Amino acid sequence: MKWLLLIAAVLAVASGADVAHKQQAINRLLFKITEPIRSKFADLKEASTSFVPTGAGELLKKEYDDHRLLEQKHWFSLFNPRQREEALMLVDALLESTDFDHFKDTAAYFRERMNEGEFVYALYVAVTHSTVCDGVILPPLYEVTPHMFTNSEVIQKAYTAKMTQTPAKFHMEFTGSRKNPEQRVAYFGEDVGMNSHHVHWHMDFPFWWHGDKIDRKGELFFWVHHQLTARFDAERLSNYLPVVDELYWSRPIKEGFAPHTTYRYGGEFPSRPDNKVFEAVEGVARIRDMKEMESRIRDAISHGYIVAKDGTPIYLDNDHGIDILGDVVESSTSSPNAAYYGALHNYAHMMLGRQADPKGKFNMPPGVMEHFETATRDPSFFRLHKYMDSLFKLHKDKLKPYTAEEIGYANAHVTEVEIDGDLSTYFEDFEIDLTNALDDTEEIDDVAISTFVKRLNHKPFTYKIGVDSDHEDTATVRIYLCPKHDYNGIELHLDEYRWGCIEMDKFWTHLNGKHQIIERKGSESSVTIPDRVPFHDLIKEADDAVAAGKDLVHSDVRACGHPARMLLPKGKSEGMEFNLFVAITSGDDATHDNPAADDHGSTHGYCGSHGEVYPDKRPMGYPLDRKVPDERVFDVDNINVSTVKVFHKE
Ligand SMILES: [Cu+2]
Repeated sequence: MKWLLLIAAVLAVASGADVAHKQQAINRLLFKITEPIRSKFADLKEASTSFVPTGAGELLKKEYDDHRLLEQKHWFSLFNPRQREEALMLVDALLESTDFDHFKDTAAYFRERMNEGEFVYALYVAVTHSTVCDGVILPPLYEVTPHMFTNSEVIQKAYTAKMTQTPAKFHMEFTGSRKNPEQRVAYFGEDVGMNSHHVHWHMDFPFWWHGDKIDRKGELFFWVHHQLTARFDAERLSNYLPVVDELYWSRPIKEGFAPHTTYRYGGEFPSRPDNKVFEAVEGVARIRDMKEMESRIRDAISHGYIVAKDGTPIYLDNDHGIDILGDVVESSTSSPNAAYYGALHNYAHMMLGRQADPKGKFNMPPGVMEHFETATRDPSFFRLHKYMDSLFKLHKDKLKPYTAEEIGYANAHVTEVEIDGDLSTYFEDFEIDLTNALDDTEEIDDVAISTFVKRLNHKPFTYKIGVDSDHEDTATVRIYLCPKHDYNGIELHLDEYRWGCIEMDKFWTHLNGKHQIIERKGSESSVTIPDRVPFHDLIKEADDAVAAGKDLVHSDVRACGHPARMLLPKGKSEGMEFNLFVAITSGDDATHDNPAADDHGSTHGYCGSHGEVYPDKRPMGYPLDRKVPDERVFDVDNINVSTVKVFHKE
């Protein structure tokens, strides 16, 4: 058996269909994306001229031959219908590939012909969803398209360094000045790891998805964005700021924003002053259209049902309702009636992204809100998602509160919850390579140019959960961290704080029928991923492996997931109190057979299990997702709430 595997591996390496060759090809396709494929990448260069696209690729080639495609060296927005159409044609062409060679050749061919933004988007989505790319790690987007993650000052400095061929490292500051209180939380909205998580989430779960149904996509849309706002609020409280208020179409947008960021092609991202009054955006929507969409959705929630395209009611007041509502609010292709309920979230992103030039008079490119890479830089992103969240909460609060019997699990008695290690955060410098931000030619040597940015991290810690169980069983452990006090220092009741709870972890474990201590490291969290592998390392690793005739083994390649180093909110230097909520329930709520042995992907909490059903049958946020009129319901042996402090060290 071992020999057979070895022979298979050798054959794969020889044919170039092994992970090392695949990784090398993807690296090379994404290297210096605004320049032609380097001639030293001979197979790709060859395919870019001689390959004959088939199927969906043939249709796309026809568009190109007829000069209908967006030019190169132009900005790209997924929210622009025609630009999206073109990108999706390439996604289709790539996903049709039944072997990697076809995938690679199709990509090489269109790389030299299509708009670079469309190409990068399509390639990332296709690698994420295509089985022929299994094992490939996508390079960090902040090193492939650094313009979308850094600011203009840094890019200008990088150009100067390049022109003089001087290796350089610069510090990148967060946008704005200390006169702006929002500046205190810019480290969160501008974090390149968090922005990558957000953009990858939308690549794993695209609103335009026309493939097989993705399990609980609408609910995941709700949950991942709800968690972003809960995390943002915890950061605000850590920085002596009130939690963010929701957006209203009839009120001025309180916070302005100056992105200090430039498109690679297309000029500066537009700014918005404070207290901008919403204006209709030509070609998108009027303010009353937005209000109309909102009121139709509110109406559906109050009635407890959505009306499908054919007029049949789809009832919402059950565990499945949130999934439908998520599809409706975004809206995605799964929305049962987008003609009637519209696309509140997607339109709102465009409305906010265009307020600087709503009539298109000044030919400005779209604002940061039109790109998943840049949206969270703008404080209005969180205002918008608080508003979406208020609709989801309206629905959730209509559901019958859980009873003690429902949330109880008689087998488990949590005896104590302790944290081994400090819950302690700090800032550190993080290096981002800027090689791909700069235009040059093959003849000019690359010089090392990078930027350093401050990012949040924390010391390692381990939960130690003491449990007495009556008999052996598989159990589900859910851990949440919830701010204990509001902005004014008033202690919150469970029903007040539950909506601000951060999902820290969810995992399955074996109860041994006796007393035991469940140990779980913070770094094992099922909502986070470790640091992304730098592009430079991916290139070196794949090139070395190919040169040595060896394959690569990449075990966990998911790009969607909150950065592990941001698992904890910043906290305060004197310590900030949180409620640590731990619930142990029966493992019957797992959707797969042996949940304790199978972690089912490291980031299922926010990102699901790729291509599989969501591993947990319970609603996301359980058991804190419904109203709690009587806190005593939570007075059950299998739930423990303790107070912990998060410290921030300068
Ligand atoms: Cu989003």
